[in-house]
Amino acid sequence: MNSSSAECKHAKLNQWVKEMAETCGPKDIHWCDGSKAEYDRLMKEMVASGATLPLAKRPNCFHFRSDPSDVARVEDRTFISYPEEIEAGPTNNWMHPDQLKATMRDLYKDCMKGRTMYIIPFSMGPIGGPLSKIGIEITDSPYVVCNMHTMTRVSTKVLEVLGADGEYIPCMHSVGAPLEPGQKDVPWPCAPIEQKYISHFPEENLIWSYGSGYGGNALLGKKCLALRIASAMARREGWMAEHMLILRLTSPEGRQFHITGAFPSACGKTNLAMIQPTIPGWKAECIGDDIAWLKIGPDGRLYAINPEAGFFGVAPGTAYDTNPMAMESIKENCIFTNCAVTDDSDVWWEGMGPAPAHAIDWKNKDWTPQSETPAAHPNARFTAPAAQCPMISSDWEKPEGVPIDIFIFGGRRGSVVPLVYEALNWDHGVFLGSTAASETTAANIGAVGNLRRDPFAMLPFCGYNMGDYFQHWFEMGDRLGDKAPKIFYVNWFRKSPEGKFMWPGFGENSRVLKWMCERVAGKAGAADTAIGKLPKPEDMDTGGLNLDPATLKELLTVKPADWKAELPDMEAHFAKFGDRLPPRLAKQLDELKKRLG
Ligand code: SAT
Ligand code: MN
Repeated sequence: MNSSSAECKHAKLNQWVKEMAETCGPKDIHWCDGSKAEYDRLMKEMVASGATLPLAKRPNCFHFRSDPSDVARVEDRTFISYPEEIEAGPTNNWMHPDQLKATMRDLYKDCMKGRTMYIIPFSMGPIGGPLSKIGIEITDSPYVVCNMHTMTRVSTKVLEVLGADGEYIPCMHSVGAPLEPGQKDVPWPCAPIEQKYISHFPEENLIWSYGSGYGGNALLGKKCLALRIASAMARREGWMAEHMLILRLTSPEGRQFHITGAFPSACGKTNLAMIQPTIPGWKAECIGDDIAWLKIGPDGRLYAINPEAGFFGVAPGTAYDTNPMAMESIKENCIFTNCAVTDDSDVWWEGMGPAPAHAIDWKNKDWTPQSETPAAHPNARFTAPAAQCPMISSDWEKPEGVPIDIFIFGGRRGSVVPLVYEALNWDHGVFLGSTAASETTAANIGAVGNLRRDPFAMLPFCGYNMGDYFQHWFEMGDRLGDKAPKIFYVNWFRKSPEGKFMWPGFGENSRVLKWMCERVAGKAGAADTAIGKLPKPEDMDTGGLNLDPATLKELLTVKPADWKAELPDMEAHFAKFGDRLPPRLAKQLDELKKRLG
């Protein structure tokens, strides 16, 4: 064992590491310190082994190709484990903890043979902050260690804060590919799909992951800890863990507004987190692009932190015209996964700009624009330090967070749903979040164009019965009272009968955000409709926008007949939750029906 196999001061943590080492049988143990030297050394080793390729065009950037079977989160192999199935609820995969642990213990037996076991002490949120939580990830993947360096705060300081008996969330991970003596490693070790398990034991704040090295399956601070385990903790402790971006907008008068937004995948969440306002005098700053932890502060308002330290962004479609701030964030010190590599040693992906005449695709094959398959995998990713984003807020690491004024929910809808509307009150806002729906695209499961209800964009990330999660939202609203943020619903994706997007989107979405801020400030008007409060055309700042009045009117029109047609699907959606559906939600649906007449 190497010198850094030294134990820490925390007896329970040492005991857990010892047990896992005995079970998994690694060749050595390394306690990570989060230093640049550690990162550099691991990257050097992975370059030497052929696991990664340094990119000449981007300083300190590396490209990895995953096994073609290990390219995304595996929702059907993700488990929320409670003794009682009802606690996982109708939207999660469930298995009894005894059965799940027995199965996984067998898999973990000697699974790290021939590999190093890394112990990663990390903080979600600024180290020692009042909203922060400490995790310890055990992994046999140096790729995971390097990604965790960027996505979380890995440091020996975390162990100092933990002391002898501090609370931490144990996150166990193995790629599930033991090496026999003399066996040559592959560039991306992983286990076959039927052996992959992404398991959560919320009653014990425990995560066990096996078989995958990719994204949220393996970087356990992100979806596993910061959403699934944290959502269950948050409910017990009276705070919120949400799948939300955090954005600060400052008006020309210098008033700050803080916005959080939840969107299903493929709805432009990252683009919104890095919006460049087109309206004069308004300034945007990014605080987070994916996850928000929210807690009521001493003044009774709701404060949010971004628990992460980096962006794990979808690469395809990211370009200077769609998201210049993301492009500026990925010039150096990044990890790229499953992109194409150009002949001059840069990354490329679909939607980035002109295609290279030749590249090596994500499967390590020659690629030209004539090829029939994409050069980058559609879920190819960049891992980038958030601090590299030119518009990152100077307050993005404020330990106590920023006070939230506005919650936004949204989805991708070609019809029915207007550009924006405001909830009538908190309970109605919870109804909007709970019924949020998006048309599926190529980026997620289901036939393209089908409607998928993704309540609060938390469908794959809620660590307990989602009916109880809805109830938790009501209870948070009761505690917040008149200090509660206003809730809005947006749809940037309305199409004309000719199939063209009616709203320009991107930076122009700042016009919609401006209306929301002015609603908060009590400055902008709205009209009551059956579904909520909508801006009248004159309430929206469309100065300098080449949008014909008829289109704007259409974007802001509610047709009761269209909404009545939505009701049966909403009813079926709510019926799934049985007696865990809060009566206050059923009441909201009834009231909507009445308002629609
Ligand atoms: O792979 S992750 O779960 O980290 C990212 C995502 O699927 O949104
Ligand atoms: Mn996400």
